[in-house]
Amino acid sequence: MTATGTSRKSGLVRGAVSGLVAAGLALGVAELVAGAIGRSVAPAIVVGGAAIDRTPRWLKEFAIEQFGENDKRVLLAGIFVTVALLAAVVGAVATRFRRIGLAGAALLGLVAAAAALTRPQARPIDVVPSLVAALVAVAGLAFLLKDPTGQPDRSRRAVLVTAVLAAAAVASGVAGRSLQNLRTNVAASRKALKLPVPVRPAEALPDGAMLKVEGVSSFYTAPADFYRVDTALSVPRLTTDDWQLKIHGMVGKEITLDFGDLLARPIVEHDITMTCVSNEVGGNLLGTARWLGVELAPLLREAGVDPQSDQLVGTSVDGMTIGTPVSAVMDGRAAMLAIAMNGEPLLPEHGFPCRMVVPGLYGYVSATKWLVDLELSRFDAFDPYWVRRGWDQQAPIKTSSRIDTPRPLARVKPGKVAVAGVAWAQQRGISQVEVRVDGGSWQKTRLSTAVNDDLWRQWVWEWDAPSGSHTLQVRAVDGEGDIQIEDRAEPFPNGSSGWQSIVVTVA
Ligand SMILES: Nc1nc2c(c(=O)[nH]1)N[C@H]1C(S)=C(S)[C@@H](COP(=O)(O)O)O[C@H]1N2
Ligand SMILES: [Mo]
Repeated sequence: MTATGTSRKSGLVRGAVSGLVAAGLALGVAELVAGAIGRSVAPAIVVGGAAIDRTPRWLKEFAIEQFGENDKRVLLAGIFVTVALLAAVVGAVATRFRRIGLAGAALLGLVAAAAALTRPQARPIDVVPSLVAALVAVAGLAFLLKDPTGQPDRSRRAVLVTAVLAAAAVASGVAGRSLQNLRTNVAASRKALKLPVPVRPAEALPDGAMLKVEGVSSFYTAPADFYRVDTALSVPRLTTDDWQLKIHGMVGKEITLDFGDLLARPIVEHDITMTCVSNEVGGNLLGTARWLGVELAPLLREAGVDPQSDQLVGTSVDGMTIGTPVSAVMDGRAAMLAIAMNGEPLLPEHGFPCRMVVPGLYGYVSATKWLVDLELSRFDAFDPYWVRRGWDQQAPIKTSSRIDTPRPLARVKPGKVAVAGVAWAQQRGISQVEVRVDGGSWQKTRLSTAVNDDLWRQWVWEWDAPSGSHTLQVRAVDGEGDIQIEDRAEPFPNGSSGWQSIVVTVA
């Protein structure tokens, strides 16, 4: 290779490295600015949020299937890899075409600023971190590329400057994150929250409410194991001090509550199994908890609901909107503003400090996390987030059942095998669960003792398993005598249906 060839190549490498360092510094400083203004609007977060809202359904489903609860981490990693590639290209281009490269760096920051403005709860100030990032990226890149290479002492200095700026990038990013933690200390707020004693505690668990069968889902789902489904790329940070709930719209009088007002109201407790509409047949997007909170119906009665209002729209601090039938909230079921689950304040990812819970309805039409606003409206006047994306306006939970043990494709020994799982039909309750082997006759299973109709029930059937490959199938009957729907349906647009079927090998 000729001498010019080598130096051109090393110039491009230096340009790419400079682009990466300038981008890192820009993102780090942006974190710091986001922390200083106390808004969760760092460039990667707003770009990621905008991407989530525009992701087509097939891609969202693919991501959840492939990455499950890691889908957000994968998206963020993808954004950082993309930014890194773009930054390297921009830096390399800048070594040859200075102006075009610098314009490219500025453009990346402007795209993030535009994304910040499209976020649902955006304020004008939210563009500041991305604009600062654009400035830092341009200035950093220009600075790093200033000295021409060639002289050995200069190039040594260039390496040093690059290293210092790279370190500054990491330091500012870390400092920005700590500043955000310090400004809204959710952990401290959670720790300081003393849970009130309920005036109406949860129903006592009768004997036999939990079957002691190995491999069955535990009756209560530990908060840390509870499925998480939301569009929040970074968990919204809200303390009890910052929290406020406004009840307005089609009401006689508006009500605004702070957290103290909430705690001062009568507190109730109720065990509820919550379910996501995206749960596939046999899936695990559901969980059971003991919920503690404030009854919603008396609060709405105080506000005076206009009889013409049929939709209650909850809005979260990050702008999610969820619409619930007013009739469901007012019909006597345990619809509540929950503040605790299983005896602990809500975890930040499950909506701390306050979320809605309405038994019998899928989460996307009932369970607003980080709830800050309740508006009485009409179904024909407002479409919430998921409805705008084609999901049904109203979605009661379908009767369903799941085999927890044996696992699909498991190998088991011939002889006595406990086939067991859970079944749910919130609001209607479960009256029977049946199992069949290889399409034979349906066998009644033994059920755990019912606690309330909003909870799943565990079931078990003792199988005398003969050798060979066998298909096990399950179906439930709800409290009204209706058999679980046999026809297979995908979750979209109102929840999956169909009897789960698994194959096991007995050998
Ligand atoms: N703010 C907010 N609340 C939300 C959502 C969301 O994306 N943002 N997702 C809903 C959906 S689809 C479900 S199934 C439940 C899940 O609650 P969990 O994550 O605590 O299990 O929250 C609901 N509340
Ligand atoms: Mo959901």
